[in-house]
Amino acid sequence: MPHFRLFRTPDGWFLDSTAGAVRVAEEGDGLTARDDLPEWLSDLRVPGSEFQVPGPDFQVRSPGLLAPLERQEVWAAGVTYLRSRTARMEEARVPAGARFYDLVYEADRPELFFKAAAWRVKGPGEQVRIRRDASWNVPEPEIALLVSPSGRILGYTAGNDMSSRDIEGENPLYLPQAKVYDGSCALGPAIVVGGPPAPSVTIQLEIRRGPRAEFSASTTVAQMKRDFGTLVEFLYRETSFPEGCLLLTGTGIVPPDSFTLRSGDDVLITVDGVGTLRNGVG
Ligand code: DO4
Ligand code: MG
Repeated sequence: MPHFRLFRTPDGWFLDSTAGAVRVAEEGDGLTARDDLPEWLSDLRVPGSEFQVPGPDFQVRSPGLLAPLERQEVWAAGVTYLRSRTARMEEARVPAGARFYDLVYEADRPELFFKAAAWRVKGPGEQVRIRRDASWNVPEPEIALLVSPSGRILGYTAGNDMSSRDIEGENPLYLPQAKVYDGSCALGPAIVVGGPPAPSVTIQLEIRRGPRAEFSASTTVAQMKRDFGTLVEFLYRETSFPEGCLLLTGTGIVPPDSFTLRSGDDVLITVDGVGTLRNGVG
């Protein structure tokens, strides 16, 4: 199946194709998590001639794009890349805390945690936030899978799992406070539909401070220790998702320990095929 990109706007969902962008659903259809994806792709309804064909700098010209989900929960996997395991062990304030990350990296069962209700997720161009009671904060650039109610991986987008390293480092039991707060999750700008990303897909992070790129790095899906199917299988074992879900799959990029995000920074996360998710830091 060829890859297409789905965008969500206040006017509904749009699909880009060689013929231009077409509207495929009104807001509220819950279309993005249906299981019969190939069927609705051939059932495009309202041609949207007023809508610009997306290009490489689409997010700059499209301030109206919304986060590409409606009512789905957002979950996250952790410590799926060696870089994340190392960073977590370094930030842990006590050796016993560090050991948890080493153990989960090697274990069969992955780390999975609830990240955000749909209404708390920021879209392209919106501000993400750092906690006011945290002193060491980073963005986590991740692939987010769109998973159907039956557990089928329908597509993927770019995600930001904003995290407070000092809070999590103090005690792993503080993970929900380090990860779940207002402005801690962003998704977009589009969902690439047609299955999971290939191992060669690149994830890039750039953090801009004024005119300067303060930090930049990239990784690929191939660097991930776990496979997407196993993450979904564990998540769906005993938990149902009537409208599907979004699953962040872990970060392979962590800035050096000396780095912390500041209010006013710009976070740019680029995933091959998806485009760039850009959010200022509030
Ligand atoms: O255990 C902490 C979570 C790590 C995480 O979010 C990641 O690896 O992306
Ligand atoms: Mg993460």
